[in-house]
Amino acid sequence: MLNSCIPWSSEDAGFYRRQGYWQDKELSLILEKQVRENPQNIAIIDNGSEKSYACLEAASSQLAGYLFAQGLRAGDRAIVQLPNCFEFYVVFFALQKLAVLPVLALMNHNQVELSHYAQSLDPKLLIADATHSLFQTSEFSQKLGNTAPNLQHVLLRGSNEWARNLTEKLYASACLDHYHCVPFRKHNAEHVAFFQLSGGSTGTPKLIPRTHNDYFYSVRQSVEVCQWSEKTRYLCALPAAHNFPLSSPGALGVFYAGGTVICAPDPSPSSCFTLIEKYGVNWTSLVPPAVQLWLNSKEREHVDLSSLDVIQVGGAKLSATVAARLERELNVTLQQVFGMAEGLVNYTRLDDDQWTRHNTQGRPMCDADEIRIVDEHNQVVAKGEVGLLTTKGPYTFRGYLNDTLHNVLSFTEDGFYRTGDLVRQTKSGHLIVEGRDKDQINKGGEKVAAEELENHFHAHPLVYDCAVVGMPDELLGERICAFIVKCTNSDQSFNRVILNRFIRARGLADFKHPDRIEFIDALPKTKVGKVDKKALREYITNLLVTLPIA
Ligand code: OOB
Repeated sequence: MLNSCIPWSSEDAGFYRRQGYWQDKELSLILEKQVRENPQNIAIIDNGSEKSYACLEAASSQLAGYLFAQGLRAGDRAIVQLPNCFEFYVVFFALQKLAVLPVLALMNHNQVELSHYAQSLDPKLLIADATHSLFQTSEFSQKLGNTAPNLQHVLLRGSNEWARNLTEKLYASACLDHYHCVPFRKHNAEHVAFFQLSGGSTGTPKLIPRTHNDYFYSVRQSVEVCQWSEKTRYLCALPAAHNFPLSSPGALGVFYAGGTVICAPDPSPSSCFTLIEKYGVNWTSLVPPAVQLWLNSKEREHVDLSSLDVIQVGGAKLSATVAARLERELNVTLQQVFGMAEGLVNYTRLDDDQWTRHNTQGRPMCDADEIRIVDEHNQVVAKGEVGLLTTKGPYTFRGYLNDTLHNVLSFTEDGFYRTGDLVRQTKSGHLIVEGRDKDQINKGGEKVAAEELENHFHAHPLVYDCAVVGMPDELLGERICAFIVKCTNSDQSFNRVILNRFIRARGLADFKHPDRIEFIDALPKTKVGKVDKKALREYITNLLVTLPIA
């Protein structure tokens, strides 16, 4: 399992190494420099409590030692589901030290998602949060155990067991002035460090193996592009496990540069504004709907946000109008970030002109990122034309975990990853995202694979057919509309309420639930007999124009 990824070709790997992109360092060494040179600098502020680099290093070593004593070994897998907090990073580094491979689940993932990760990884360890609704009783953990027979350890942050075994280790003994990087066994940096989650466009979420070499490079280069330093005070308001606030440059970038991460529970103005004022936050990252909430918040009048220098926005397309408002009204520089958990990250540069900052989604961060914009026959389109973005590079993965069929479809014959995004490239090399050619709904940065939700509807005995599409939404960009064809043996009593209840009972993450259900006699088909989703999108868009959602 340690090497459970499709490797880069030896030719590419050799090139990335010779060019210095890959330095054969493990992710746990991100902390190394700070622990050596500035152990007392504050790495994390969480809930009013300040943790130094020495403290973070010691706590993660203590936890690694504890887990080792419990029998966890290199190559074992783990599911981690934690909120934005000090312990998230302690757990991350502890597992890196042991070479235990976690999948980092988001807090809004529910039974369906966690069960799927358990099935894919057969983890030995689950670390989650005692406050999460799934862990109020032991029922769900036991159920997971049936799916993953290897699951031997369930640690719930905030539980009595956690307090008994870990609180002392992680907090009290960890608050030292100095701490040396504890030498755990050296691991191969070409191996998988952890699994990221794909937004996906198919029935089940895909796991993305990220290696030490590729992820470390991505963090280092992001820090370089953003010019981060010890002075960086980064507010982590998006879910800590997501690729954007984790590595673009995110919290790992902060640790590499020696700055401070301030944890916010969520990106709402009420959670963030006081933290910005209190701790002099100068950078943060948001998704477009959060930007609108910030701009329209009345609370802005009562706080001083003047410490903010840069706000990064990504995950979904930001409108040029909102981009301009953001810079004008908050007196910050906007940095657009167009990235993906699979690898490639594009940034507008801090010194890009205003038009570029407001209208493009940035350019690749690395000179070795190969960008090919192609038509449906994989032929490169003319310069400046819209086409499908395909890419290859030192931190773009080469295949999903255990998914041969999907991997064939996701890559071109010469190894370029098909992102499913429709883009065009400006003369300066910046990309403008024009749309999408993947069956996915982007709900303000949260990705929903249409097929996954369709499969859940299909499980209902009275659903004959169904199609899920995105419908326009002013705040989120898109929301989810499900078109349902009822079976002939259903009657009037089979309605939206029943279907919504059914979907809820399946244990799917809330954000994947349909925002609207439309009953329809038959799904429109294209000439080749496929469901005509374009027609459905047009239908619902027109309906919304005449009849806006209540
Ligand atoms: C980020 O990662 P994912 O894996 O949740 O989603 C990737 C997809 C992209 O393929 C694209 O469809 C969309 O999200 N996307 C954007 C965008 N940034 C991401 N679409 C338009 N404009 C943007 N700025 O979302 C992600 C990962 C790392 C950094 C930033 C975002």
